[in-house]
Amino acid sequence: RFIVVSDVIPPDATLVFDIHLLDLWNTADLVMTTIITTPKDCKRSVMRTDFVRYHFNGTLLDGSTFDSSYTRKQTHDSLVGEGWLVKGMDEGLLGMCVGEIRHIVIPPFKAYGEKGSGTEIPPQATLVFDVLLVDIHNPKDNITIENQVVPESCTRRSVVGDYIRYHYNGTFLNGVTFDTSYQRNSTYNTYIGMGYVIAGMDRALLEVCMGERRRVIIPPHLAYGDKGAGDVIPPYAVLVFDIHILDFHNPNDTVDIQVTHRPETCNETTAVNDLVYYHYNCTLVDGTKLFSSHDYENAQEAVLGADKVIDGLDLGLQGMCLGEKRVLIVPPHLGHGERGATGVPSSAVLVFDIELVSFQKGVPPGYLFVWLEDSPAELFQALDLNKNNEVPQEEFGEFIKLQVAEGKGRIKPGMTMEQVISDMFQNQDRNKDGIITADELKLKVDEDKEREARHDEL
Ligand SMILES: [Ca+2]
Ligand SMILES: [Ca+2]
Repeated sequence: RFIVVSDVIPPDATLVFDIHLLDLWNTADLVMTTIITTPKDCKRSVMRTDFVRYHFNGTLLDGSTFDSSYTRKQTHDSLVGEGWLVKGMDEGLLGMCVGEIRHIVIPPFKAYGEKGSGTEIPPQATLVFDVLLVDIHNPKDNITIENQVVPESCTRRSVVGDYIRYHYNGTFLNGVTFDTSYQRNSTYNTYIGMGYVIAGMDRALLEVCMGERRRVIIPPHLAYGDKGAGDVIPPYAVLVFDIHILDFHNPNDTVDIQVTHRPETCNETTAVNDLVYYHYNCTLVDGTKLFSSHDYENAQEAVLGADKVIDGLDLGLQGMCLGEKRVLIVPPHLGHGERGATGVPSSAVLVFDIELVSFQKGVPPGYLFVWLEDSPAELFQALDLNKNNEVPQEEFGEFIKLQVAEGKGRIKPGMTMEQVISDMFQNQDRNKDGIITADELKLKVDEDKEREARHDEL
């Protein structure tokens, strides 16, 4: 290859060369790999047909840089062993773990050969790469579930259509966090299996238990794919979520009632309109304490069906025996709903531990007294105990007390007998002269009928 320039080199001249060796290779050379550092915990290493994302510095043998992913500030993303990369790189990446740094020397016949590449890589150049593997997955991958911790008490697993509340910590395979619900201090809430979250998360949230923790590894085709998401998630990124399920429910759920103690004798049970006295502890599913009647001196009281307590508790207090104990699981639509309440997160499932302390059978709304048997055919005659065609309050009161004592009637619970008698008497003594006459007396059922009739006329 020397160009003999005869007029430059005189005869019999001694030649002195300064040689700078730029490159050296042999056709018998193999791709040389040296592991600089590799993580202790390596669950998976590069195989053919995997897709990888890696950073690299590429230099020639003399140390000059021809390319670097760091200056471009984005990883090089490629399938391995499918001809996307030079042969030497396809070989050199095999067996690498995420986080591993590898020194890879590739002879030119496994790189760009006698043509080189562009202006940066000269012909017949040996290439030296320092590679840091950032990410790996296979296009055939499904999600992977690891590190599951399932509560022993699990009796129900989530299904498509459930509404779930969970916390998550999202990282890349290299451990760098890209998003976390803990920082926002509120759970992520969504319906499951309806496409509201990335496909991989929709799968990851199925068949979970309340309180369960699991790690899920989601390949990009089940996450944000080749586009990534904004500045947060790069193209082809594998996502790792550590999720903690707080609770879930189905919009069709009613109150789940578990009877934990049923007294042997139970003659009567609670129903709508009854005045009930009860103790309760209310918690979230994870046991977080919210409210307790034991914080107060007396038991709680409520008239059932009167919209005095949340629907789930109202339903759960019905059909109870004196002294009975129950655990109620109340879905949010029968609890505090999407709005939540003080201390109750949005859409939270509530757990009530209740005990019925006492109760009084009730009367329908608007009534002060109800007959438990047929009312007397001639009511005024029955009321007028001394048969003088006048019923003052004392006589009226005596009559009512007698009916209650004989079990023929019942007054509104939560009121004293005197209050009930006084209110009922005022209602009946229409002209307010202190005496009920036969003309004035009307049964409430008749009044209601009259009112309905008037309404019909209108
Ligand atoms: Ca009388
Ligand atoms: Ca009167």
